[in-house]
Amino acid sequence: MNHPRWHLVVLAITLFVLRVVGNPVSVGLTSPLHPHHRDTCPPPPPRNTGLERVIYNEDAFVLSNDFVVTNTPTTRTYHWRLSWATGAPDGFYRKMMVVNGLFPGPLIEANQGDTIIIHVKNDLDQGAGIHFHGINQIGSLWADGVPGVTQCPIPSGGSFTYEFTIQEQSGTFFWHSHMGNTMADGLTGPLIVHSPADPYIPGKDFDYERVMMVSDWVHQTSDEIIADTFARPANESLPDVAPASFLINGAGVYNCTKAPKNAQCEKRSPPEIHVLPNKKYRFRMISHSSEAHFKISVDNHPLQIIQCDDTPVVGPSGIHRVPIANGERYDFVIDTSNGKDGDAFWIRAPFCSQNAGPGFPAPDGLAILRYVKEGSIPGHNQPTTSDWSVPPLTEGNSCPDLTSNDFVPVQKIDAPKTVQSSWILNSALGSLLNANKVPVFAFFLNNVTFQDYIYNPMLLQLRKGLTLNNSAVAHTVFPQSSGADIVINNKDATIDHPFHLHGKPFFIVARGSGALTADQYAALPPTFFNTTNPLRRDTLVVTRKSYAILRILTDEPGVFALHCHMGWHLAHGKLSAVVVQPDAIPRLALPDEAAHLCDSCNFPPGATLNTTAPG
Ligand SMILES: [Cu+2]
Repeated sequence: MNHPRWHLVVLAITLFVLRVVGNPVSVGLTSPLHPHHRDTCPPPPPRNTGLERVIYNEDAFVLSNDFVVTNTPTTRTYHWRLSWATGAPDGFYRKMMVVNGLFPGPLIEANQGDTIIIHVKNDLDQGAGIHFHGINQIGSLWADGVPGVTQCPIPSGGSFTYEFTIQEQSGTFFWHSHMGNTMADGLTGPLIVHSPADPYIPGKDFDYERVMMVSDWVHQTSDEIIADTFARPANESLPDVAPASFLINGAGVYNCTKAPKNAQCEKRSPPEIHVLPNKKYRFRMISHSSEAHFKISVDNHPLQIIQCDDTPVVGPSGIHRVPIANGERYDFVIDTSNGKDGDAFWIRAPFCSQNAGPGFPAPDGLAILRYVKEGSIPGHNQPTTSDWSVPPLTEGNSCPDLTSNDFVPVQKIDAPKTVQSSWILNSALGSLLNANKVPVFAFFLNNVTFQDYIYNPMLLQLRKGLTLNNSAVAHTVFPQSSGADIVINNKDATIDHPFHLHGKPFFIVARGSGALTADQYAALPPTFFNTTNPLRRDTLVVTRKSYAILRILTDEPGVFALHCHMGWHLAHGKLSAVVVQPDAIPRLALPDEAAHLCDSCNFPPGATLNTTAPG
């Protein structure tokens, strides 16, 4: 997997830090390490190791009109079993990680105010953690699902229950594994939160709702890929991973003639979305991609964007292409009055800048939007429609978000006019030594590549009154409840990074080219910042050689991951942490079951508080 961009990037490296992977530095504990009494531990719980077949999960993306949207909260309880299984989303059979045998994973659909209880049984042969992307976790930070940040992994064979109440928010979310990049093995699914206060009303603004999950797809397990990229010398390629195919709602097409000889591979037709003619459909689009960013379009169908992540917006009409990066969500409405029963249209998903691997059906990821009248049998004809002739909404081979100024949040909330704290986060590719002492690329934030001490999570350290180790994780501390700015400088010359902040959406108050030093930032006049109802979201692409200023309210104590949502970048160190009101963190709720995950008896053999893992 040679990468033609690498030599450009080498030129652009302003930082070259040598560090030894897998040989962690001290985590700065003031208390002695727990002795590891495996002899006295109870036997580990039994694990069902049967390898199953993956079941294609249509229920994940058809939202029923029978779902009752209400202000009356309820409790929704789910039972999930994580396991390995064999599946072929694009026709190529591989080992996958799935929930209840399903891919995409089970839909969580709820109302604002509901309490979600998920009983997880981990039948994988490794630890696990499930994150609910975009959910604030107010009062339940222990349920944020990030091993090394808010919890210890759910041990192989073990069980754990996530419980949280969805407060103050509704919109389009998703859940995914946050352990290494095992999301790329299949552990993901939609999480949709309704509210009677949603300004976009079923029956008026749209007739039906569909989930549209989009992603790249690979044929190796994430563990194999991470091991491979950590073994790849920095003078050969970036730790980027060329996708084998594009998936829409968990289905795609791979060219089996490019598959290795011993592989099992079936030719698939492009995935289809069936719609009734003369209706309006609200699509809730979610990118669970690990590498590729896309530009999504539907031939002959302009897109009316009505929501960015969990913020309902008024957007420009007649958008032809929506750029969507990893972890972002866009809701858009399309009108199916552009044809008649039997008509078919291409849904196109070209990559923005990443290279596709061999077997990828170039040039686009494709799917079919097919008009099917009630009671009629869907045809099999391939669309003959043409792509929009307008230029793509991109600059060069980059895929910036639609400008924040393109979208006006429907619910007007101004950002704080002034801030008491700020943090400059410099983001740049660098290099370190792998276990074989070979220089390999890694990602750095403020000169630190994240060392994930998965058995000594930051939340538990902070609860003990400890401070985080500067050499293990780039972080800042916002001591009081106030307004605060995070200035993200993406110093990479050829890579755009989608940054995701856990905990709360941020206000995008400024963006620009180049980078801002602390002095330059401090000299900015108040009028520089757009504080009048700016776009709020939880994931934002900071394009190459540019900066973005995220303004937040630090009114909820906790430790919040701020990281690149390209899973392979995350696995190579691109995670930082925002610590808010550390004095209040010891008082945050921590159920016994969550604390017990960090009992040494729950660690795998040989693991200690000093064990690290990718991302
Ligand atoms: Cu990245």
